This record gives sequence, C-alpha cells and structure tokens, in this order.
Amino acid sequence: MTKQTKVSYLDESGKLSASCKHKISDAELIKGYKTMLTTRQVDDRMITLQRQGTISFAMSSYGEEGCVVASAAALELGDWLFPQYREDGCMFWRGYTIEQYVHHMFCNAKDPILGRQMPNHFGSRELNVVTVSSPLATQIPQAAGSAYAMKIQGEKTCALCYFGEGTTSKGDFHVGLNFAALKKAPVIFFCRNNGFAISTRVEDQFASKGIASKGKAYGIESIQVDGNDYFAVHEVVTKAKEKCLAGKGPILIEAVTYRLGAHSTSDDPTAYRDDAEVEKWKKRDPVLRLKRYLESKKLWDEKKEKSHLSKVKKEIDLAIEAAKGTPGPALETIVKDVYFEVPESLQKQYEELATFFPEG
Ligand SMILES: Cc1ncc(C[n+]2csc(CCOP(=O)(O)OP(=O)(O)O)c2C)c(N)n1
Repeated sequence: MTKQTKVSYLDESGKLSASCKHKISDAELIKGYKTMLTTRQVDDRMITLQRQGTISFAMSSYGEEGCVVASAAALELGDWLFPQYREDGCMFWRGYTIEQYVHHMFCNAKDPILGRQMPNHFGSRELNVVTVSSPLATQIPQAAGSAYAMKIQGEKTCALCYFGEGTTSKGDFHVGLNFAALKKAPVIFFCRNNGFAISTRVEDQFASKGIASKGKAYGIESIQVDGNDYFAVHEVVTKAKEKCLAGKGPILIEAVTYRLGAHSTSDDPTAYRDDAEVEKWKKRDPVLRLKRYLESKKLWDEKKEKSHLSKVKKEIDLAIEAAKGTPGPALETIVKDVYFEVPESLQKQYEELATFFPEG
C-alpha cells in the first residue's frame, strides 16, 4: 500500500507553511477562532452543570473544535450537515445561539427539538443540521441519500457527514459509502479520528491503517488531514465541495485529532490512558495553534481573548438562568410533528396518558 500523506500547514507554534494558499479573510478566521473558544467554554460549563446534577448528560468536543469549526466554515448554509454529537461547534458557526444550546441541553420547552433527544443530540431545521441520532452511523446512509437527492434535483449543495472512527465499524458506514460512490452523490464523509471509541483505542478497533484506506476500497477519493490544523481542514473541505459539485462523487476525509476530554460525563478516561499522552496532545491543541497564528498576525491578543471569554460567560450564565426557569415540553408534543395530523390511534393513547398528567 502506498503511504498516505497527511495535509498539514500550521505548526504548534502557530507558524503557517508558505505552501498554504488559503483565501480565508481575517474576519472569517477570527469568527472561526471565536467559535472554537465559545464551543470549549460552553462544553466546559455543561459538564459542570451535569456534575452539579442540573442536567442529565453532557459530551464535549475538547481538542476537536478545530476540525469541526473549520469544516463547517468551508461550506455554505445551504449545505446540509449530519453530525454525530461531538460537533456543537458547527451549530455555533451557523448561528445557533448559546441560549438555544443551553435550552437543548436542559431538554425543555424551549429546546428547539423539544426534548425529543438526549442532550448533545442537537439539530436545527433552520440551519440545515439534521438532528443527531443515538444509534451510531445512522447519519451516514441518510447523508448519502440526501446528497443523491440534491444531485437529482440539480441543487448546487452538498452534504457533510461527521462521524468518529469507531463508527466506521458499523454496517451503515459501508452501506452509505458504497451507495454514495455508486451514485456519485455529493457527500463529504468527515471522520474525526480522535483515537478512541469510548475506551477502545484505534489499534483495538480495526486492522486497517487509519480510515482513509476504507474509502479507497469503495472507489472513493480519501484524504488524511491534520485535524488540529484549521487551515488544512478548511482547504480539504473546500476542495471536496468543489469536487462534489463538479459531479465527481463523494470524498472521505480522515481528520487526525485527539479527544482531550472524557467520552461523556459517564466516562472516566484515567482508567484507560496516561496523563502523559494527553499532555502530548495538548501541545497540538487546535485552539492554541490558531490563537498563536492570529497573535503573530496582530489579529488577536490577550485583551480580546479576555473580553470574548467574559462576554460568552455572561451569555452562558443568562442562558442557564433562563433554562432553569423554563418548564419541560408540553405533554402533547409527544405525539406532534411526526404525522401531518395526529392519527386517531395515537390520539387515543395520548388522551389516556394525559389523564396521568393533569398539569400537561
Ligand atoms: C449502534 C450503537 N452502538 C453503540 C453505541 C454506544 N456508543 C456511543 S458512542 C460510542 C463510541 C463511538 O466512537 P467514535 O465513533 O469513535 O466517536 P467519538 O465518541 O470518539 O467521537 C459507542 C460505542 C451507540 N450509541 N450506537
């Protein structure tokens, strides 16, 4: 097998290789950086809230904010996103507010998906982000099919489907890739290879070398990229979309990154990995790398950082207060939005259920 080269431009000191010919404006880069910072801060607070017993569950994208935000930033709002769960950064990039996110984490009446999913299983019809599903990999054939529909309808859009490397062991991964390749569907399969499927290391998940080789087996162009390098990820996704829209079919991107945090609030990673490994990856932190670059270009400094962090903290504080004062979704939402009209049989069940909840 030929050696896979990994696209990478930004080093740990924030120095950008001269070979990087990006066209990202300063304003957009700053927006990207702020979105990464916001994501990290919100994730952190949600974990604290769970620890305090206020919400039931939380997951964080700590260490993976770079590949999530840069990939979303390389697309347009008309392109559809199919997240797995560790991609709240793409929501913030698209304009999902902190308040909406916190309501979602509380699964209350103001949660845009009305508490019908677990926390961290966000989605937004307005933002063209398909709601996260708990069963892994279901989003992969969905993205392939949706992209094929875009192609048939002659739309100039693509689908971006996120998943972790562990999810490539599910049958749906193979079904989705095969279908998309055959139909030349405009879908970008974006794998965050963060080293772990909960406590299982990559070496114990599959015998192939990384993920990119799996795409090649289906006749899909596959690229490995430094997932902690904002510029590299932005470039490969931009090019992938161009290829998709030229009718040349899907692409598989393997973003090599590292999950710095726990899998979720139900996990304790100290049981299966050393601090030394985590510390090594902290030096490759995507947030730090972009920060150093922006500072070297005089686009960012400590004053701006402090001011952004304090603005976000205030927003989170207000959002938490608002969420605490918001009731759970109304009981009737349990039968709404699936059928155009609630079918008689379901209505009967709902009425029976309602007798147990006179308050609604
Ligand atoms: C079909 C299915 N099997 C198992 C699980 C339990 N589960 C939830 S997350 C996860 C690990 C997924 O790892 P990966 O795809 O690498 O994503 P990461 O969490 O590392 O971002 C597992 C096994 C599930 N939700 N669905």
